[in-house]
Amino acid sequence: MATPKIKLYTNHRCPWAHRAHISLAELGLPFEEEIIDLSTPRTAEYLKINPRGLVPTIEYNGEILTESGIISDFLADAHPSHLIPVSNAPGGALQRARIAFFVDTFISKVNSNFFKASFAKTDDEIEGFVKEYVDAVVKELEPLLANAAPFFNGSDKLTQAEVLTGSFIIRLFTLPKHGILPAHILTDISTKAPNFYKWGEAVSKHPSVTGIYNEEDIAKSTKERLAKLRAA
Ligand SMILES: N[C@@H](CCC(=O)N[C@@H](CS)C(=O)NCC(=O)O)C(=O)O
Repeated sequence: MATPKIKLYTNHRCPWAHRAHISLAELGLPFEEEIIDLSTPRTAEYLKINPRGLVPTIEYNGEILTESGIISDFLADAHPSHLIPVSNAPGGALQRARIAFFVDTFISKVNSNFFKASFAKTDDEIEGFVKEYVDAVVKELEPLLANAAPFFNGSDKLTQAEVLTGSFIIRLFTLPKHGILPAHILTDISTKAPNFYKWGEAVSKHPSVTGIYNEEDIAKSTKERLAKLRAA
């Protein structure tokens, strides 16, 4: 297949845009990037490309695609690889369903508690959301990672399960040491959900996940947003 012409509209502080970067890194696809400044209103030019004004957006051989999950799934389907089997490969449909369930569970049952805990105003609220996060990991994700090796469903390479969750996992594993969440969230997880902890450690160290992640900058900008929110 000829190398596609790809332009990614992104912002390196955005975990949703980070998903597209992980896809492109894993698939080894070259791309041009344009950083969208999220601190100012979107330009009319960008709103023509993405009327929602969000990042990420991708232009792929002249076609515009938006929404991070759709972009990452499209790239994985357009460039079949170790990330996810095609649906008519032996066991392909089942593996696709397993990955979809894992990602849906992470996003719908677990992840929102991380942001709620980060931006909560009182210690009691923070501890409540941390507990909800850990409890949901134990109940919902720990059993799904029993055979991780170290990645989803016995894979020694990243899969689409990690592509779509890695940007959040690296934040979970790095931000508590900057005081953004109580450090015990990680010790609680390591004792109560060892499969998840081992998997998360491997995900958060993978070069395709660490690629654009600037820990110091993310910690600083998150703290600034937090301070503004708490002062309001
Ligand atoms: N559902 C969207 C969410 C994308 C999103 O919320 N992006 C944020 C940055 S992390 C954004 O562009 N916000 C626009 C703004 O802050 O004005 C996706 O998955 O692509």
